Amino acid sequence: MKFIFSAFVCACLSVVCFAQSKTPVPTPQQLKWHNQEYYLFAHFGPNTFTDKEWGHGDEPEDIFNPTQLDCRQWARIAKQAGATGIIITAKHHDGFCLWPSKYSKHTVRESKWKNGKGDVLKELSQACKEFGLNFGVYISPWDRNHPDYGTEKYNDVFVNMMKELFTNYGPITELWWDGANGEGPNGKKQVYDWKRFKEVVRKLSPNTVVFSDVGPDIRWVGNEKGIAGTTNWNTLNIQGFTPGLGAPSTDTLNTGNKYGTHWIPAECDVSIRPGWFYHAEEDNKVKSPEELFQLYLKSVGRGATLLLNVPPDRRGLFHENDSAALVGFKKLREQAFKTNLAVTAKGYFIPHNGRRVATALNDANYRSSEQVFVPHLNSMGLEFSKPEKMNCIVLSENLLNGQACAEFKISLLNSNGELLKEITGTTIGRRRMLSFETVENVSSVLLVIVDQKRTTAIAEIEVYNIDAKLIEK
Ligand code: FUL
Repeated sequence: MKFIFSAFVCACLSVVCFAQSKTPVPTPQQLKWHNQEYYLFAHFGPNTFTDKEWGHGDEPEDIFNPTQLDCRQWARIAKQAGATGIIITAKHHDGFCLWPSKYSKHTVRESKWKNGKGDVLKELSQACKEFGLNFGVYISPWDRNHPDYGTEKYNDVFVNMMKELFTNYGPITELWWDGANGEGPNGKKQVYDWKRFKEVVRKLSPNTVVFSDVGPDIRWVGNEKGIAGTTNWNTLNIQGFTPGLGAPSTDTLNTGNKYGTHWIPAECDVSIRPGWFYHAEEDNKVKSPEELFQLYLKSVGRGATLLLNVPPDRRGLFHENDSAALVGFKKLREQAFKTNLAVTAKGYFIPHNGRRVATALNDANYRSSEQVFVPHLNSMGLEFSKPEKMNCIVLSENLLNGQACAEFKISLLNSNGELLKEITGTTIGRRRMLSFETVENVSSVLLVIVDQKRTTAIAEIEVYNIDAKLIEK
């Protein structure tokens, strides 16, 4: 009997372990990427000088001629603005290469800029190193210039270009494969060898995370407004899909799939101006610090990352208006998240059999977490030593073992245990920022996981009283 029981337990455990092992979890590279939170995009190239958004690929190389290019200025501003890196359009759809590629005749080398001796990638990769920023590269598969585009030979060209990038400009933290896919100069469309492309990256630079509409490492969020779904799973079903035209619907990209087979979290790309490239006429249409803060809440605050485009101008500099907005945005974030009221509160956990202290909840350590084994029955929270005023709660899940929470409820209670406000939501993910009309006299914050895919690991509960005009609209 004893044996049968043990065998039964073993069988159950192996079923559980099997189910767990199939749960998608982030790779160490993806975990690192999650923590990058917010970084800049720099759209720069012939379009900067022609006022186009999509060049045709027939623009004369001499068009590209920045008068004061200074990648250190970009890096300095990015750093001041609290961004963690810069991703540059090394090659946009027009095919122009910002580095002197051996595999193209449409590059900085053919331009008059620095007598053909310039190399934007070199300058930017060095500046990023100097300022301690991650360096990322956007390389458009679609190429409206290359004579081989539309033929198998172009796959070799693309692979060779990536080899140049990794060999001469690494480390490259993130590689961006844009999804736009049209005809080449000969009217032909390319059949891309995505499998080979991925193998090349993995071999040459295993620490690089690769973005495309459907990964392999990071997915597009389904819009170019910088907004993730309020439900945002880091998991996605990718079977049958390829980058570009074969991607899941934009709605699916926006929310992910609850039972998605792969860990492919969302990145929110958006421009600080209406266009991706610099246009002087948009100098007064730069998003304000408040608008950027709203985007932060809707991207980073929904468990995604924010990739904010700041297009260098024709001088080759970040424009004054853009840098002022970035610095203003940084100030707003600093002020808002300066005082985490949770730090001095008492963290507690109520499992089915009592109540205990849970310091992991408010120790500012995303690696330590409280596990919610049974939803509903388990709750956790914070007790303040004096009544507090608050309008923003930030929840974090420890993602090491995957993403689990599917629905949660937060109750704000006064010292008599009376309910002052209830906040509900679905996914948490890396960070879930919830802002609401200010509530006063809060003595405790109670979090209940209502539904979960598997054991939820709550890493942190943070509490803030932010400037009321910053509450999410
Ligand atoms: C799109 C491109 O077509 C735009 O020009 C821009 O680069 C944006 C980030 O991605 O697919």
